[in-house]
Amino acid sequence: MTKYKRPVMPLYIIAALLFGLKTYIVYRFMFSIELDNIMQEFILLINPFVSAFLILAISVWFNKTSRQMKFIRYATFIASFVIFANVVFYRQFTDFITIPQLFMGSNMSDLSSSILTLIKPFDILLFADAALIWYLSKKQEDKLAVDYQKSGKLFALALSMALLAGNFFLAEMERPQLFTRAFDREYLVKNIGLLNYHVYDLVVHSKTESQRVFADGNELPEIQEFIEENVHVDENSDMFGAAEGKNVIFINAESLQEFVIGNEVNGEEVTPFLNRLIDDEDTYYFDNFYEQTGQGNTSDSEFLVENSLYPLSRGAVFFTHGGNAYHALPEIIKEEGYTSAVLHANNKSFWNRDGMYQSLGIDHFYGEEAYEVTEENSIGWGLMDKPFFEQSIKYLQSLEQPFYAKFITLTNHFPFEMKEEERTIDPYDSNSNTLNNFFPAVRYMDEAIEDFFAQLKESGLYEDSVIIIMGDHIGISANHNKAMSMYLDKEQITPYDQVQLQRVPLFIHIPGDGNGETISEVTGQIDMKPTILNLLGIEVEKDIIFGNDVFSEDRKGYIALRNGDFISDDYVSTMGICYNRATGEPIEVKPVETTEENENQTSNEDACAPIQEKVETELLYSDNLIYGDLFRFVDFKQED
Ligand code: GP9
Ligand code: MN
Repeated sequence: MTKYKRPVMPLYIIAALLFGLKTYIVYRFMFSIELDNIMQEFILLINPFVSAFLILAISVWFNKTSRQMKFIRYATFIASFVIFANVVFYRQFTDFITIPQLFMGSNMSDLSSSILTLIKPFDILLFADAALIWYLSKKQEDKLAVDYQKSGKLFALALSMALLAGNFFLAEMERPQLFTRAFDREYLVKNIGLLNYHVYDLVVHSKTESQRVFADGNELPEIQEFIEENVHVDENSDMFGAAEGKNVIFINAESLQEFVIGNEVNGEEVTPFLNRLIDDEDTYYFDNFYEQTGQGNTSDSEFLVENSLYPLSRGAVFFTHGGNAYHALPEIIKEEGYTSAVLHANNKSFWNRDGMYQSLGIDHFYGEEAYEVTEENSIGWGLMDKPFFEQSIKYLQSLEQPFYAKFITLTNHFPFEMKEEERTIDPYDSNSNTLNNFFPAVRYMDEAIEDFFAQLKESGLYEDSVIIIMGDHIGISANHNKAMSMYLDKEQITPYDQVQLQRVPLFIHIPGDGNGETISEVTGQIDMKPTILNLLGIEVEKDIIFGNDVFSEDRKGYIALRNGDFISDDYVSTMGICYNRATGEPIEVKPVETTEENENQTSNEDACAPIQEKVETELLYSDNLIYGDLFRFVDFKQED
C-alpha cells in the first residue's frame, strides 16, 4: 500500500493562523480601536483570521506545489506590508489608509517628511510570520505542500465564504447598514478587518472614479439653466449685508428637533434658554425649517449647509465624494478675508471630516485631540457639550477675525445617555427609553448653549458675531412613534406628521439687530449657504445651488427631502400622498374618469405633481453634479 505523506497542517492554514494572530495583536496594541461591548471584541478577534483564510485559501487552486508555495509566500508578505503601511500611516494620522488619501498631495508630503521618525525598529516584527512562512515554503515545500483534490478545493472555498458571511452577518448585526452608510473607517476595520476594508475601499473608489472619469461637464449648461430659472428667483432681501464683516458662529446642534421648542415635559420647559432666545429682539427664529439629510446624518447636514447641494441617497457624500471639487461657503468667504474653522470633539476621521474639510476649504479643524477629554467630562460619544464649549473659547479667540466657526455638539446623541448629576429635568415616562432620555439630554444642550452665550459675551466676541443655531437632523426615529404620539397627545403619527417631525429649529441671532421675529415660511438646510452669504453681503453670481435666502420673499416655495418627499407652501407630499399642509388632510384623489364637471377639480396627483417633478429634477441634478465631480469644470471667478 502506498503511503501518502500528509502534512500535519497545510502551509496556508499555518500562514492564516499566524497572520490572524499578528493582525489581532496589531489591532489591540498599535491602533487605538474603541470596543464598547463583548460582541465588538469578538468580531475584532475573528475578522483577521477570516480575511487571512479567505486570501490564503486561494492557494489550494494552484496544482503545481511550487506555485502554491509561491502564492502563500507572496500573499503573506504583501498582506504584512499592508499592515505595516497602515501602522506607519496611523502613527501620523490616527486613521487608516484610503485610496483617495494616498493620492492627496498634502497627506503624502506630511508623511514623507516624517516617515523615518514614524518607522520603529520593532516594526520588523510585523514581518516575522511572513519570514517564517517564506522559510518554510522554501525549505519544507515537500512536507507542507498538498496536492488538493477537487473536493478539497471546493471545501476550502466554501469554508472561506462561510466564514466571511458569518463575519459580515455579525458585523451587520452589530452595526446595521455598515456598508451602505459607509461609516467611519474605524468601524469598518473593526468589523470586517483591515484587509477587507481595503477591498471595500477599492470597490467604492473604482465605482465613483468611473462615474467621474466619464463625466466631461456636458451636462452643466442644462443644470445651470434649470437653476437660473427655478432657483435664482430671489431678489436680495432687506437682510442683505445685515451682518457684514461679522464673525459667524454656527452651532450644529446634535439631534435637536423642533417639537421640543416651547414644549414641556413633566410640567417643565425642555429648552428654557432657547425659548427665551426666540423672544429676544435680536433673534430670527424659523419654525418651519426642515432637515434634509440622508444616511450621512450630521455630515449630510454639514454638506447641505456648506454647499446648498443635496446629500446622496446612499452613503455619506463626505465619505464617497470627499475628494471632489466644490464651491463651498468657507472657500467663497475666504476670498472676502474670512478664516474658517470647525470645532468638534470627536475623532477627526469620523465621516471622513479630515478629508472633506480640505475639499470644502475649511482652514482649521479642532478635533478630539484639541480637547482635554477625561472620564469625568465625557459620556456616550465623548466630551460633553459644556466642557466642549468652555474649552473651545480659547481657540475661538485665537482665530483671525472675521471668522466662520462651526461648533458640532455631541452630547445630545442617540442613545441620549446622561450622567445622573448632570440631569436637571426628569426623563419622560413612556415605552421608549430613547424618547424618555431625549428630554434631559436636550435640556443639557440648552444649558450648554446658554453658558456658551455667556462665555461669548465675556470674551468680547459676542457683539461682533452673528450666532446661528441649527438642529442637524432628527433624534427620534419613527421606531418610537407610539411614545411620540403619546407625548404629542395624538392618536397616531400619520405620514404627514412624520414629515412635520423632520422640522429642526433654526435661530439666527444678530446682536444689535433689534428686528427679530419668528418666520414661518417653509425653509430648510439647503437654504443656509445663500442665507449666510447674503447676511454677510457677499454676492455670488450664477452660483450652483438649490436653496434660497431664508429672508427672501421670492423663493422656490418648496423644500425637498432626500427621499423625494417635499413640503411646499400649500402641500406636504409623502409616500405618494399629497396632503394639505395647513390641515394635514390628504387631498382628494381625482376620479378615474374625467367628466366635464370634474375636469377642473383639483386632484391629489395634480396638486403635487408639478412640484414633484421639480423636486425629482433637483435631486437628480444635484446627484449628477456630485457623481460627475462637475464643479471641477466650472470657473466661479467673477470677472469685475
Ligand atoms: C459624530 C457626530 C455624530 O462626529 O457627528 O454623528 P451622527 O451619527 O449624528 O452623524
Ligand atoms: Mn448628528
